[in-house]
Amino acid sequence: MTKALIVIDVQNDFCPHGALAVAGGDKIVGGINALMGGFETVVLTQDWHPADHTSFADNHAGAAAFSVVDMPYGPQVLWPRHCVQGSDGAAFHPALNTASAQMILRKGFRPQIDSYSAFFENDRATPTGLHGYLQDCGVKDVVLVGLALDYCVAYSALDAAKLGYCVTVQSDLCRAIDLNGSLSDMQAAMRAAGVILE
Ligand code: VGL
Ligand code: ZN
Repeated sequence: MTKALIVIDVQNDFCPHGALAVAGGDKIVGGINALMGGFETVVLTQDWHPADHTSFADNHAGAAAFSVVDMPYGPQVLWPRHCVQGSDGAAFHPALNTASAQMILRKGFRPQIDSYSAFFENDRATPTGLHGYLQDCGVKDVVLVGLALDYCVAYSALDAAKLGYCVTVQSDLCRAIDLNGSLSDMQAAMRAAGVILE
């Protein structure tokens, strides 16, 4: 049985001093590196937005960061500009072991749609290709770690469960944004979907 470790968005902009800093985001890097050796397949994801991305508050005149707008695909939080393609903020945390990864998946690169999940964009329908890759590798079990627990990790875990994987989220190697109760909401949603929260 092949297990994959999926490391979500351990990038400078989600770490202290970054544009969308998650408290303690840098504290999980050593533990994630230590975990990698136990997996046949290691996938890293990278939030990777063009400068004109519609999830950036400053691309909407007068809109405040962390407000919510209606997009054709549903409600969308407007974030501070972050993880712009090729920027230092979009780079992996310098201490993350990227050499052991077989696959680096970039997401959120289409200007008109965000992608929290590593499997589907925020319309919950456009695939990223990760499911095909994992199927080709014979992966049945996935362990998720990274940033942020209540957004990209949670959406990835929910999609993985829906796709039929056995899903574990290792919470001590995640950190959350916790916007308006998002952490407890997403923990409940993950549990209801059969995700193992460790
Ligand atoms: C994320 C908000 C916006 C994440 C990415 O990685 O959780 N959150 N873009
Ligand atoms: Zn983003």
